Amino acid sequence: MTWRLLTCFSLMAATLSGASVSGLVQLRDSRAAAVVKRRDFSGIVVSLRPLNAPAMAASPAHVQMTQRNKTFSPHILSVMAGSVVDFPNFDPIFHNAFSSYNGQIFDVGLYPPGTSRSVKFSKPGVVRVFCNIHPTMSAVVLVLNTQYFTTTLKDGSWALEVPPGTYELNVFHERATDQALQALTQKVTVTGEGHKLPPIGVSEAGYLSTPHKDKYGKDYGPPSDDKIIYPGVRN
Ligand SMILES: [Cu+2]
Repeated sequence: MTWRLLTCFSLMAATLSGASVSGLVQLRDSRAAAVVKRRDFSGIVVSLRPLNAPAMAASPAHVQMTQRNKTFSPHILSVMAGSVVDFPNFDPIFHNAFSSYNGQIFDVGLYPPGTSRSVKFSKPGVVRVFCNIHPTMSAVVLVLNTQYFTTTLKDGSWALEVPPGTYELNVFHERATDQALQALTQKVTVTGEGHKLPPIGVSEAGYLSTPHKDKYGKDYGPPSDDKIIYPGVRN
């Protein structure tokens, strides 16, 4: 192997290893107890969309959002467009998963304990997910047009490894309005040395928490009897 080839490989390795970008995002104007009392800034998604950066091969993922103890987990799941999400039901009761919001409309129907349903998320957007028989269950699948994304830790810190280049940085939190989030979009140029970005504040002002409707667009009925056997729904 010649020195020229070796140099070429080491240059490629440097590009592939990427540079570190990190920062801090915190929520403001919040009325959520977790934020006010415990200063919990987890669950904010930070993504970097390449504007002028080397194209790196990335495949859409196949990941899980579980249903256990009448809770979707993780509550916020970020995926690259084209990814498939499984919704395994680990509870001893029936569940459903649907979205009637504009991110992606879907409905996997009612399905029994110990089974799973899958959904492919093809286009970028915010998909708010609910269960048609348990109104307290909610989650978000955030579908992104990049493979570079992460979710903040409790203190709001985040870090990503990306190839040097120019990126559009976007932030998402489920209780921030579209306008508030769009105002935080910024261009970031990453060099080989990496970057620590100035702190970002996400305001929850203007967010209205209204009870969501069921998949028929109606209010939820009385609490479901979870021992019910749904006729016509098979394992
Ligand atoms: Cu359910």
